[in-house]
Amino acid sequence: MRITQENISENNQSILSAHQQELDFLSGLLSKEGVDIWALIDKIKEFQIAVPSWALGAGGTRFGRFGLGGEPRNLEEKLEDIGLLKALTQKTSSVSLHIPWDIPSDYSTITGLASELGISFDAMNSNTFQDYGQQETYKLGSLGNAKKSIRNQAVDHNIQVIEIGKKLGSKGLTVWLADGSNFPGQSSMRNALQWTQESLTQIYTAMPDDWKLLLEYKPYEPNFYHTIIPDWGTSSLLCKSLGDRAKVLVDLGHHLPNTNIEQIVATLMYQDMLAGFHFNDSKYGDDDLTTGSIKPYQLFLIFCELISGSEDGAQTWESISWMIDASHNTKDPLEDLMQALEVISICFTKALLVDRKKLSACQLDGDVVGAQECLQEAFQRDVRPLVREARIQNGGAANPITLYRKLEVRKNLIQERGANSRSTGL
Ligand code: LRH
Ligand code: MN
Ligand code: MN
Repeated sequence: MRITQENISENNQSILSAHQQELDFLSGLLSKEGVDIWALIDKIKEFQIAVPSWALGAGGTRFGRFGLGGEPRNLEEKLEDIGLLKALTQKTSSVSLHIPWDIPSDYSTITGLASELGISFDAMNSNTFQDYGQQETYKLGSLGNAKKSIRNQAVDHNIQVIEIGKKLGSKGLTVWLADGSNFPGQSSMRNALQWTQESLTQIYTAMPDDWKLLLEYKPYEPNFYHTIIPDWGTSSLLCKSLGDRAKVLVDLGHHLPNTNIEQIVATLMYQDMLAGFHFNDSKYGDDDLTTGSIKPYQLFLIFCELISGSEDGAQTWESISWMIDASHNTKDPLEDLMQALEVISICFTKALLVDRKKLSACQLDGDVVGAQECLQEAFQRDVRPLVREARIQNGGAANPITLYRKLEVRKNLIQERGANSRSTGL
Protein backbone atom coordinates (compact mmCIF):
# COMPACT_ATOMS: atom_id res chain seq x y z
CA MET A 1 0.00 0.00 0.00
CA ARG A 2 1.19 3.54 -0.76
CA ILE A 3 -0.09 6.83 0.65
CA THR A 4 -0.31 9.48 -2.03
CA GLN A 5 0.20 13.23 -1.88
CA GLU A 6 -3.52 13.58 -2.74
CA ASN A 7 -4.46 11.52 0.34
CA ILE A 8 -2.39 13.89 2.43
CA SER A 9 -3.50 17.21 1.00
CA GLU A 10 -7.17 16.24 0.91
CA ASN A 11 -6.96 15.33 4.59
CA ASN A 12 -4.97 18.44 5.54
CA GLN A 13 -7.47 20.69 3.82
CA SER A 14 -10.19 19.65 6.25
CA ILE A 15 -8.29 20.78 9.34
CA LEU A 16 -6.25 23.61 7.96
CA SER A 17 -8.30 26.47 9.36
CA ALA A 18 -8.35 25.06 12.91
CA HIS A 19 -4.59 24.48 12.67
CA GLN A 20 -3.99 28.01 11.37
CA GLN A 21 -5.87 29.50 14.32
CA GLU A 22 -3.75 27.57 16.81
CA LEU A 23 -0.54 28.45 15.00
CA ASP A 24 -1.42 32.16 14.81
CA PHE A 25 -2.16 32.25 18.52
CA LEU A 26 1.12 30.57 19.47
CA SER A 27 3.26 32.51 17.01
CA GLY A 28 1.71 35.73 18.33
CA LEU A 29 2.85 34.84 21.85
CA LEU A 30 6.29 33.67 20.80
CA SER A 31 6.97 36.62 18.50
CA LYS A 32 6.33 38.98 21.44
CA GLU A 33 9.07 37.11 23.29
CA GLY A 34 11.43 37.64 20.37
CA VAL A 35 11.33 34.06 19.07
CA ASP A 36 11.84 33.70 15.32
CA ILE A 37 9.20 31.04 14.74
CA TRP A 38 10.08 30.47 11.08
CA ALA A 39 13.69 29.67 11.99
CA LEU A 40 12.34 27.33 14.66
CA ILE A 41 10.03 25.60 12.19
CA ASP A 42 12.95 25.12 9.80
CA LYS A 43 14.93 23.37 12.54
CA ILE A 44 11.98 21.07 13.28
CA LYS A 45 11.64 20.29 9.57
CA GLU A 46 15.29 19.32 9.28
CA PHE A 47 15.35 17.00 12.27
CA GLN A 48 15.05 13.41 10.97
CA ILE A 49 15.05 10.17 12.95
CA ALA A 50 15.91 6.70 11.67
CA VAL A 51 13.62 3.72 12.18
CA PRO A 52 15.09 0.29 12.95
CA SER A 53 14.05 -2.58 10.75
CA TRP A 54 13.15 -4.64 13.82
CA ALA A 55 10.52 -2.21 15.10
CA LEU A 56 8.01 -2.77 12.30
CA GLY A 57 6.58 -6.06 13.50
CA ALA A 58 5.11 -7.14 16.81
CA GLY A 59 7.74 -7.66 19.45
CA GLY A 60 7.17 -9.89 22.39
CA THR A 61 8.39 -10.74 25.81
CA ARG A 62 10.08 -13.94 26.86
CA PHE A 63 6.61 -15.16 27.82
CA GLY A 64 4.97 -14.84 24.46
CA ARG A 65 4.31 -12.88 21.36
CA PHE A 66 1.03 -11.83 19.82
CA GLY A 67 1.10 -11.12 16.11
CA LEU A 68 -0.83 -8.15 14.80
CA GLY A 69 -1.37 -9.07 11.17
CA GLY A 70 0.02 -7.46 8.05
CA GLU A 71 3.56 -7.53 9.44
CA PRO A 72 6.30 -6.99 6.84
CA ARG A 73 7.58 -10.39 5.73
CA ASN A 74 10.84 -9.25 4.22
CA LEU A 75 13.13 -6.27 3.81
CA GLU A 76 11.17 -4.90 0.85
CA GLU A 77 8.00 -4.79 2.93
CA LYS A 78 9.87 -3.21 5.82
CA LEU A 79 11.01 -0.44 3.49
CA GLU A 80 7.42 -0.04 2.32
CA ASP A 81 6.29 0.41 5.92
CA ILE A 82 8.92 3.08 6.46
CA GLY A 83 7.71 4.68 3.23
CA LEU A 84 4.23 4.89 4.81
CA LEU A 85 5.66 6.45 7.96
CA LYS A 86 7.63 8.88 5.87
CA ALA A 87 4.63 9.92 3.79
CA LEU A 88 2.57 10.58 6.92
CA THR A 89 5.17 12.20 9.18
CA GLN A 90 8.05 13.41 6.98
CA LYS A 91 10.14 12.76 10.07
CA THR A 92 11.92 9.60 9.06
CA SER A 93 13.91 9.03 5.91
CA SER A 94 16.29 6.27 6.88
CA VAL A 95 16.33 2.71 8.13
CA SER A 96 18.79 0.94 10.39
CA LEU A 97 19.24 -2.72 9.46
CA HIS A 98 20.05 -5.63 11.72
CA ILE A 99 22.13 -8.42 10.20
CA PRO A 100 21.37 -11.33 9.82
CA TRP A 101 17.69 -10.44 10.29
CA ASP A 102 17.63 -8.27 7.15
CA ILE A 103 20.21 -9.51 4.69
CA PRO A 104 19.17 -8.13 1.27
CA SER A 105 18.40 -10.94 -1.15
CA ASP A 106 18.95 -8.67 -4.12
CA TYR A 107 20.90 -5.44 -3.70
CA SER A 108 19.66 -3.63 -6.77
CA THR A 109 16.01 -4.30 -5.87
CA ILE A 110 16.58 -3.03 -2.33
CA THR A 111 18.56 0.06 -3.26
CA GLY A 112 16.12 0.79 -6.11
CA LEU A 113 13.09 0.57 -3.82
CA ALA A 114 14.83 2.60 -1.13
CA SER A 115 15.66 5.42 -3.52
CA GLU A 116 12.14 5.36 -5.00
CA LEU A 117 10.78 5.81 -1.46
CA GLY A 118 13.45 8.36 -0.52
CA ILE A 119 14.89 6.15 2.22
CA SER A 120 18.60 5.91 2.99
CA PHE A 121 20.49 3.37 5.08
CA ASP A 122 21.46 4.50 8.56
CA ALA A 123 24.00 2.64 10.72
CA MET A 124 24.14 -1.14 10.31
CA ASN A 125 23.68 -3.35 13.38
CA SER A 126 25.61 -6.56 13.84
CA ASN A 127 24.18 -9.42 15.84
CA THR A 128 26.37 -11.73 17.88
CA PHE A 129 23.83 -12.26 20.63
CA GLN A 130 21.92 -15.05 18.90
CA ASP A 131 22.89 -18.24 17.13
CA TYR A 132 21.93 -18.02 13.49
CA GLY A 133 23.37 -21.19 12.03
CA GLN A 134 26.97 -20.07 12.40
CA GLN A 135 29.66 -22.61 13.26
CA GLU A 136 30.29 -21.93 16.94
CA THR A 137 27.78 -20.87 19.56
CA TYR A 138 27.60 -17.43 21.18
CA LYS A 139 26.14 -18.93 24.34
CA LEU A 140 29.15 -17.78 26.37
CA GLY A 141 29.89 -14.61 24.47
CA SER A 142 31.18 -13.36 21.16
CA LEU A 143 33.76 -10.55 20.84
CA GLY A 144 34.84 -11.15 24.42
CA ASN A 145 34.56 -14.94 24.47
CA ALA A 146 37.41 -16.83 26.15
CA LYS A 147 37.80 -18.94 22.97
CA LYS A 148 39.76 -17.20 20.24
CA SER A 149 37.98 -19.05 17.43
CA ILE A 150 34.64 -17.67 18.64
CA ARG A 151 36.04 -14.15 18.90
CA ASN A 152 37.34 -14.47 15.34
CA GLN A 153 33.97 -15.67 14.12
CA ALA A 154 32.27 -12.66 15.77
CA VAL A 155 34.83 -10.26 14.27
CA ASP A 156 34.24 -11.81 10.82
CA HIS A 157 30.50 -11.36 11.23
CA ASN A 158 30.98 -7.65 11.96
CA ILE A 159 33.23 -7.32 8.91
CA GLN A 160 30.53 -8.97 6.78
CA VAL A 161 28.01 -6.47 8.13
CA ILE A 162 30.35 -3.65 7.08
CA GLU A 163 30.56 -5.17 3.58
CA ILE A 164 26.75 -5.34 3.33
CA GLY A 165 26.46 -1.77 4.59
CA LYS A 166 28.98 -0.54 2.00
CA LYS A 167 26.77 -1.89 -0.79
CA LEU A 168 23.78 -0.03 0.64
CA GLY A 169 25.52 3.30 1.24
CA SER A 170 25.46 3.09 5.04
CA LYS A 171 28.13 5.04 6.93
CA GLY A 172 28.16 3.39 10.32
CA LEU A 173 28.26 0.23 12.35
CA THR A 174 26.43 -0.10 15.66
CA VAL A 175 27.79 -2.73 17.98
CA TRP A 176 25.78 -3.91 20.95
CA LEU A 177 27.49 -6.65 22.84
CA ALA A 178 25.42 -8.99 24.98
CA ASP A 179 28.61 -10.56 26.35
CA GLY A 180 29.08 -10.99 30.05
CA SER A 181 28.47 -13.67 32.63
CA ASN A 182 25.60 -14.95 34.70
CA PHE A 183 27.48 -16.05 37.81
CA PRO A 184 30.51 -14.90 39.79
CA GLY A 185 33.59 -16.81 38.72
CA GLN A 186 32.16 -17.70 35.32
CA SER A 187 34.52 -15.40 33.46
CA SER A 188 37.59 -13.29 34.01
CA MET A 189 36.18 -9.77 33.82
CA ARG A 190 39.55 -8.19 33.04
CA ASN A 191 40.48 -10.66 30.32
CA ALA A 192 37.02 -10.42 28.79
CA LEU A 193 37.40 -6.65 28.55
CA GLN A 194 40.81 -6.98 26.93
CA TRP A 195 39.57 -9.55 24.39
CA THR A 196 36.66 -7.26 23.58
CA GLN A 197 39.04 -4.38 23.06
CA GLU A 198 41.18 -6.50 20.71
CA SER A 199 38.18 -7.69 18.73
CA LEU A 200 36.78 -4.18 18.41
CA THR A 201 40.16 -2.97 17.16
CA GLN A 202 39.99 -5.47 14.30
CA ILE A 203 36.48 -4.35 13.42
CA TYR A 204 37.39 -0.67 13.60
CA THR A 205 40.37 -1.26 11.32
CA ALA A 206 38.10 -2.95 8.77
CA MET A 207 35.74 0.03 8.61
CA PRO A 208 36.06 2.48 5.70
CA ASP A 209 37.54 5.87 6.62
CA ASP A 210 34.23 7.68 6.33
CA TRP A 211 32.36 5.30 8.65
CA LYS A 212 31.77 5.65 12.37
CA LEU A 213 31.48 2.96 15.00
CA LEU A 214 28.66 3.42 17.52
CA LEU A 215 29.29 1.41 20.66
CA GLU A 216 26.20 0.71 22.76
CA TYR A 217 26.27 -0.10 26.48
CA LYS A 218 23.74 -1.77 28.74
CA PRO A 219 24.01 -2.68 32.41
CA TYR A 220 22.38 -6.10 32.35
CA GLU A 221 20.39 -8.58 30.23
CA PRO A 222 20.86 -11.15 28.83
CA ASN A 223 23.66 -11.57 31.36
CA PHE A 224 22.66 -10.92 34.94
CA TYR A 225 25.88 -10.95 36.89
CA HIS A 226 28.23 -8.93 34.72
CA THR A 227 28.12 -7.32 31.29
CA ILE A 228 31.40 -6.48 29.57
CA ILE A 229 30.21 -3.03 28.40
CA PRO A 230 27.74 -2.06 31.13
CA ASP A 231 28.00 1.73 31.05
CA TRP A 232 29.01 4.85 29.14
CA GLY A 233 32.38 4.96 30.90
CA THR A 234 33.43 1.53 29.68
CA SER A 235 32.11 2.23 26.21
CA SER A 236 33.99 5.52 26.14
CA LEU A 237 37.21 3.89 27.33
CA LEU A 238 37.00 1.30 24.56
CA CYS A 239 36.12 3.91 21.92
CA LYS A 240 39.07 6.07 22.91
CA SER A 241 41.38 3.12 22.42
CA LEU A 242 40.01 2.63 18.89
CA GLY A 243 40.15 6.10 17.37
CA ASP A 244 38.16 9.31 16.68
CA ARG A 245 35.48 7.59 14.65
CA ALA A 246 34.36 5.38 17.53
CA LYS A 247 31.86 6.98 19.88
CA VAL A 248 29.35 6.05 22.54
CA LEU A 249 25.75 5.23 21.67
CA VAL A 250 23.16 6.10 24.32
CA ASP A 251 20.09 3.88 24.33
CA LEU A 252 17.69 5.56 26.75
CA GLY A 253 16.49 2.25 28.17
CA HIS A 254 19.98 1.00 28.95
CA HIS A 255 20.31 2.56 32.38
CA LEU A 256 19.46 1.57 35.89
CA PRO A 257 16.33 3.36 37.14
CA ASN A 258 16.80 7.07 37.95
CA THR A 259 20.16 7.41 36.22
CA ASN A 260 20.80 11.01 35.22
CA ILE A 261 20.96 10.45 31.46
CA GLU A 262 21.14 14.15 30.64
CA GLN A 263 24.34 14.33 32.65
CA ILE A 264 25.78 11.41 30.69
CA VAL A 265 24.91 13.27 27.50
CA ALA A 266 26.60 16.42 28.80
CA THR A 267 29.72 14.50 29.81
CA LEU A 268 29.97 12.70 26.48
CA MET A 269 29.50 15.92 24.52
CA TYR A 270 32.16 17.59 26.64
CA GLN A 271 34.55 14.97 25.27
CA ASP A 272 33.07 14.93 21.73
CA MET A 273 32.25 11.30 22.39
CA LEU A 274 28.52 11.05 21.72
CA ALA A 275 27.73 8.85 18.73
CA GLY A 276 23.97 9.02 18.88
CA PHE A 277 20.75 7.81 20.42
CA HIS A 278 18.40 4.92 20.56
CA PHE A 279 15.15 6.57 21.62
CA ASN A 280 12.65 4.68 23.75
CA ASP A 281 11.35 4.97 27.30
CA SER A 282 11.66 2.85 30.37
CA LYS A 283 9.94 2.34 33.67
CA TYR A 284 12.11 -0.47 35.01
CA GLY A 285 14.88 -1.58 32.65
CA ASP A 286 15.30 -2.11 28.93
CA ASP A 287 11.52 -1.97 28.51
CA ASP A 288 11.63 -0.44 25.00
CA LEU A 289 8.44 1.50 25.71
CA THR A 290 7.27 4.32 23.47
CA THR A 291 9.61 7.31 23.69
CA GLY A 292 8.23 9.96 26.02
CA SER A 293 5.41 7.75 27.32
CA ILE A 294 6.93 7.60 30.81
CA LYS A 295 9.44 10.42 31.25
CA PRO A 296 8.90 13.23 28.74
CA TYR A 297 10.60 15.74 31.06
CA GLN A 298 13.77 13.68 31.00
CA LEU A 299 13.67 13.66 27.21
CA PHE A 300 13.29 17.44 27.21
CA LEU A 301 16.28 17.81 29.56
CA ILE A 302 18.34 15.56 27.31
CA PHE A 303 17.52 17.79 24.34
CA CYS A 304 18.45 20.84 26.41
CA GLU A 305 21.92 19.35 26.90
CA LEU A 306 22.17 18.40 23.24
CA ILE A 307 21.23 21.86 22.04
CA SER A 308 23.45 23.71 24.47
CA GLY A 309 26.35 21.31 23.78
CA SER A 310 26.10 21.87 20.06
CA GLU A 311 25.47 25.64 20.27
CA ASP A 312 28.46 26.04 22.58
CA GLY A 313 30.61 24.09 20.11
CA ALA A 314 31.36 21.09 22.34
CA GLN A 315 30.18 18.66 19.64
CA THR A 316 28.48 19.30 16.32
CA TRP A 317 24.80 18.48 15.92
CA GLU A 318 25.53 16.78 12.58
CA SER A 319 27.89 14.30 14.19
CA ILE A 320 25.05 12.79 16.25
CA SER A 321 22.82 9.97 14.95
CA TRP A 322 19.15 9.61 15.88
CA MET A 323 17.17 6.43 15.92
CA ILE A 324 14.15 4.90 17.61
CA ASP A 325 14.72 1.53 19.27
CA ALA A 326 11.43 0.23 20.59
CA SER A 327 9.39 -2.91 20.78
CA HIS A 328 5.64 -3.29 20.44
CA ASN A 329 3.86 -5.95 22.36
CA THR A 330 0.38 -4.52 22.35
CA LYS A 331 0.31 -1.61 19.90
CA ASP A 332 0.33 -1.40 16.14
CA PRO A 333 4.05 -0.64 15.56
CA LEU A 334 3.38 1.98 12.90
CA GLU A 335 1.06 3.89 15.21
CA ASP A 336 3.55 3.54 18.03
CA LEU A 337 6.38 4.87 15.86
CA MET A 338 4.23 7.86 14.89
CA GLN A 339 3.62 8.57 18.57
CA ALA A 340 7.36 8.34 19.23
CA LEU A 341 8.27 10.62 16.32
CA GLU A 342 5.74 13.17 17.55
CA VAL A 343 6.92 13.24 21.15
CA ILE A 344 10.58 13.42 20.12
CA SER A 345 9.75 16.42 17.92
CA ILE A 346 7.79 18.04 20.74
CA CYS A 347 10.58 17.67 23.31
CA PHE A 348 13.15 18.86 20.77
CA THR A 349 11.04 21.95 20.00
CA LYS A 350 10.49 22.74 23.67
CA ALA A 351 14.22 22.53 24.28
CA LEU A 352 14.82 24.93 21.37
CA LEU A 353 12.51 27.39 23.14
CA VAL A 354 14.61 27.60 26.30
CA ASP A 355 15.93 31.12 26.75
CA ARG A 356 19.55 30.08 27.05
CA LYS A 357 20.88 33.59 27.68
CA LYS A 358 18.55 34.03 30.61
CA LEU A 359 19.38 30.54 31.86
CA SER A 360 23.13 31.23 31.75
CA ALA A 361 22.61 34.49 33.65
CA CYS A 362 20.62 32.65 36.34
CA GLN A 363 23.37 30.04 36.59
CA LEU A 364 26.01 32.76 37.00
CA ASP A 365 23.95 34.63 39.59
CA GLY A 366 23.14 31.50 41.55
CA ASP A 367 19.44 32.10 40.87
CA VAL A 368 18.18 28.55 41.33
CA VAL A 369 14.50 29.42 41.11
CA GLY A 370 15.04 31.59 38.03
CA ALA A 371 16.92 28.78 36.29
CA GLN A 372 14.14 26.32 36.95
CA GLU A 373 11.58 28.86 35.71
CA CYS A 374 13.49 29.13 32.42
CA LEU A 375 13.15 25.40 31.87
CA GLN A 376 9.52 25.22 32.99
CA GLU A 377 8.56 28.15 30.80
CA ALA A 378 9.68 26.17 27.75
CA PHE A 379 8.58 22.73 28.92
CA GLN A 380 5.02 23.74 29.79
CA ARG A 381 4.39 25.41 26.43
CA ASP A 382 2.12 23.54 24.02
CA VAL A 383 4.28 23.48 20.89
CA ARG A 384 2.17 21.03 18.90
CA PRO A 385 1.06 23.68 16.37
CA LEU A 386 4.74 24.31 15.47
CA VAL A 387 5.45 20.61 15.05
CA ARG A 388 2.30 20.23 12.93
CA GLU A 389 3.18 23.24 10.80
CA ALA A 390 6.68 21.84 10.17
CA ARG A 391 5.14 18.54 9.12
CA ILE A 392 2.62 20.17 6.79
CA GLN A 393 5.34 22.30 5.21
CA ASN A 394 7.39 19.14 4.63
CA GLY A 395 4.42 17.53 2.85
CA GLY A 396 3.26 15.30 5.73
CA ALA A 397 -0.15 14.81 7.29
CA ALA A 398 -1.40 17.35 9.81
CA ASN A 399 -2.61 14.45 11.96
CA PRO A 400 -0.71 11.28 10.98
CA ILE A 401 -2.40 8.74 13.24
CA THR A 402 -5.91 9.94 12.41
CA LEU A 403 -5.17 9.72 8.70
CA TYR A 404 -3.52 6.30 9.12
CA ARG A 405 -6.73 5.06 10.70
CA LYS A 406 -8.96 6.82 8.18
CA LEU A 407 -7.09 5.16 5.32
CA GLU A 408 -7.36 1.80 7.13
CA VAL A 409 -3.69 1.15 6.50
CA ARG A 410 -3.40 -1.86 8.81
CA LYS A 411 -6.48 -3.47 7.25
CA ASN A 412 -4.93 -2.99 3.82
CA LEU A 413 -1.63 -4.47 4.97
CA ILE A 414 -3.44 -7.49 6.39
CA GLN A 415 -5.16 -7.99 3.05
CA GLU A 416 -1.83 -7.74 1.22
CA ARG A 417 0.33 -9.78 3.57
CA GLY A 418 -2.05 -11.95 5.54
CA ALA A 419 -3.28 -12.03 9.11
CA ASN A 420 -0.45 -14.28 10.27
CA SER A 421 2.51 -12.72 8.51
CA ARG A 422 5.55 -12.70 10.74
CA SER A 423 8.30 -10.13 10.61
CA THR A 424 11.95 -11.14 11.00
CA GLY A 425 13.79 -9.79 14.02
CA LEU A 426 12.93 -9.61 17.67
C1 LRH B 1 19.84 -4.24 22.93
C2 LRH B 1 19.34 -3.34 21.83
C3 LRH B 1 20.38 -3.15 20.76
C4 LRH B 1 19.98 -4.22 19.79
C5 LRH B 1 18.48 -4.01 19.79
C6 LRH B 1 17.68 -5.07 19.09
O1 LRH B 1 18.97 -4.30 24.02
O2 LRH B 1 18.91 -2.13 22.35
O3 LRH B 1 20.31 -1.89 20.18
O4 LRH B 1 20.64 -4.24 18.63
O5 LRH B 1 18.23 -3.93 21.17
MN1 MN C 1 19.42 -0.18 21.40
MN1 MN D 1 17.83 -2.41 24.25
